[in-house]
Amino acid sequence: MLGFDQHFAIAGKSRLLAGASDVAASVPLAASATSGTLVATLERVIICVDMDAFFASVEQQCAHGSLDEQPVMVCGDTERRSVVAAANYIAREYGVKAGTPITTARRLCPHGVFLEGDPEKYVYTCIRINDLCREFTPRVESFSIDESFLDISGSAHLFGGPAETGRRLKARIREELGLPSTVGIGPNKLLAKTASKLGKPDGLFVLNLADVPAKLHPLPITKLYGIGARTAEKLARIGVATIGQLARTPPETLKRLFGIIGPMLHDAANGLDSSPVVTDAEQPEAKSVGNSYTLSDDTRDVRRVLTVLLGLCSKVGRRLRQGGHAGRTVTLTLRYANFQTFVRARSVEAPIDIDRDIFAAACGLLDEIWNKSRAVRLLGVSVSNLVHRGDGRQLALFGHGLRCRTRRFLASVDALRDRYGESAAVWAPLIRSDEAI
Ligand code: TTP
Ligand code: MG
Repeated sequence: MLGFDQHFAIAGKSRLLAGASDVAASVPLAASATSGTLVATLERVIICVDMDAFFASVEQQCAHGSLDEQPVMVCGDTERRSVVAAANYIAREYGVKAGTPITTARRLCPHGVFLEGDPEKYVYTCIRINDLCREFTPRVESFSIDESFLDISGSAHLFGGPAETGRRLKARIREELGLPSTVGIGPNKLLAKTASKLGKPDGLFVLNLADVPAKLHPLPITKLYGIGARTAEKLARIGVATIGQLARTPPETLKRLFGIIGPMLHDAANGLDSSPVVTDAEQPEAKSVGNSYTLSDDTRDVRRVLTVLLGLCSKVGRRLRQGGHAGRTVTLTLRYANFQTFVRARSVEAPIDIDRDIFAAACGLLDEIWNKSRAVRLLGVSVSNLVHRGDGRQLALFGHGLRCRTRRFLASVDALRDRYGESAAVWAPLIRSDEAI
């Protein structure tokens, strides 16, 4: 099989090095272009572009440079007890990072600039970034609000090879939007993403399969994409602390410990990943998003039923937002202890994806169909009639006033969950509930 190193050789060493002159010092391009053989290859070339301090950079850009030399922190709500969503790299020198409570951030960096986030701006910028990515290949996956994957296997030669394509993409983003980004390049999404982390900030980093032992293996296991705190803890118990140690652990041992995920962890530690870049058009289109829950025992207790309903609405809202969807029809399923089941739907005027809005509609439906003298066994909530976030109608949802603040709050809550797991933030009544919704 042809190596990724050889693929880079197509561009030629001198061109790769020329491309490196105006990017961050971390660029290991010379190391990546060691092979001099010109060969055709079927290997993939993937770019991961991740914006630097995204929300903070967008705000700095909007301030036309007046904040450029200052520590800037973007928060859900600067007055109340919320956390920092994005800290620029100057603020990070004071020890502030995403997730730092505002009170702590104000103590660490009293002269910092604290700004309230504006999700509409960030979504708009995200759409523009993906448009720029599509100038280099139609195979673009918008992975998160500030991260996209590009499969440039078939197009890199048009732009002077992989590194030059990455350099040009960075330049286009800077030129059009005035924003800094980091580009990671690798033979798969895993290594491209890892490279983008290693190249931060404002860098261009190439990670070949051949680089994995030297660059990836010495790193702590938590640096491997997809390894959360619990997996890391479990691995620590068998003496695995670095990515290299994981790569050397027999796949059978990992299978015993983690089931089918085990061999995948082993592959990841060895830099292997076959997941494709999935464009928007290829994303399976959800028709509806729903969850149901059977109570631990049948109940007539209104408070318990409402708590379960809130939990379900919160889950559905979270899944809608994760998929970039909002929907106009809310459906409630209610099953009594004798298995008799009622289903009722209600449509709202504008598409919704906020827990509060889904809960309000679901409560209305519950009120209509629940005979409170009868014990409830199961509840289900789903939202259908979906529109996609890329659709203009969805952006109107940001609105003003309370809904706008709720959206900002939920954006921060979702980001916390992305990073620390679903239990990182739950509605207060659910904490006190015995139900595992
Ligand atoms: P990240 O890409 O993780 O962080 P970043 O772009 O601010 O910084 P960098 O990539 O240079 O390390 O997240 C993208 C945006 O998502 C971030 O600007 C704000 C938002 N976000 C939150 O709202 N809360 C969070 O906990 C995190 C991690 C991100
Ligand atoms: Mg980022």
